[in-house]
Amino acid sequence: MAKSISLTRYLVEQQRVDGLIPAQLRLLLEVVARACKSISHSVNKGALGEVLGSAGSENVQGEIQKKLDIIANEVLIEANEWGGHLAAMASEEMDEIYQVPNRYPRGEYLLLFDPLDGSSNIDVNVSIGTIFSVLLKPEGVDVLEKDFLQAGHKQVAAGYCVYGPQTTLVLTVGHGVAMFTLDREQGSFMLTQEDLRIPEDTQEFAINMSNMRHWDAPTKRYIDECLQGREGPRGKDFNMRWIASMVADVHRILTRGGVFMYPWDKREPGKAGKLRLMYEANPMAWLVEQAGGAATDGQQRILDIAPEQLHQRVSVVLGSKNEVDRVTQYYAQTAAK
Ligand code: P6P
Repeated sequence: MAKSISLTRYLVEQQRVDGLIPAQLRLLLEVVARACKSISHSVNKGALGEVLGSAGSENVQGEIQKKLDIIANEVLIEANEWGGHLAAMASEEMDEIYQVPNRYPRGEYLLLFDPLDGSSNIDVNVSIGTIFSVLLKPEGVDVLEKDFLQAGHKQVAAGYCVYGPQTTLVLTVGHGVAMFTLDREQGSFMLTQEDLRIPEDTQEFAINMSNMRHWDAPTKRYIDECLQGREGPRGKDFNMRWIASMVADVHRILTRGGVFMYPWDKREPGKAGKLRLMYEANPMAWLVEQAGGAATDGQQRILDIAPEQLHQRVSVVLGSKNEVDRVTQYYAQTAAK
């Protein structure tokens, strides 16, 4: 892999040579990448930057906000509102959509993001990340919340930036998945992998095992069979990972395969799951599918779910295709009874 291809050059070539992305979308993605660089800088300060700990407020999910949640959200808003490529933004950290102020030109895209996913890991120095999704704004002068409620297969770009031992941006515009690593000396994201592929089989699952007693039968069956190892019906041993940061778990799966599950459970039966559809599950599902994996809510393809609310939650099973298909099959067998 030529190490001299920057994100900017990659996007210009995708636009100019392959005609794959319009100039405005290229601009948007470059601005988001610059915002992620700025967030990485704040995250890396840690205790030296007075950015750790709670902000003393709650977000729309009723979760305590960390100082860095708010910093990351503000960085993304300020970086994207003036460029003329966006009409509005939506964030896990904001109840309502954020319309680009009238003092700036408005563009044809909608940007959704979880500004800092995995916040519980911030204060203990474990990888966290930013997840983003781009939609086209429907026709019309104003932007309303309902304009964001588009199924995941309508996305025109999706990606994340993981703030770990490296700061790495992973992106798709619908023609495969590319990975860029931040070169801190140059201050540029450099292309380090193209056409990521998730192996169809795996021996590694990611789930929060402490919730086992709350799971429904198909999830319990799948995990039990993995735990039985080579003596059980799967005939092979499995390993388990759970980082409690979706970005880090998905990055591992995009890098070496695996299956990630955050299923519905009995703790809050009225909730479809813990993760959010619009700015966590949809972008991650598209990336995974673009890399040859699969992503369902146990019943249907995540990218086909018709959203009803901006912050709605969803069950998530994603990663190596044959494992996701097996879990989905177990759900179908239960539903057929
Ligand atoms: P639990 C982080 O808060 C998050 O939204 C995902 O990034 C992560 O996969 C999940 O929640 C962790 O949830 O219940 O294990 O803390």
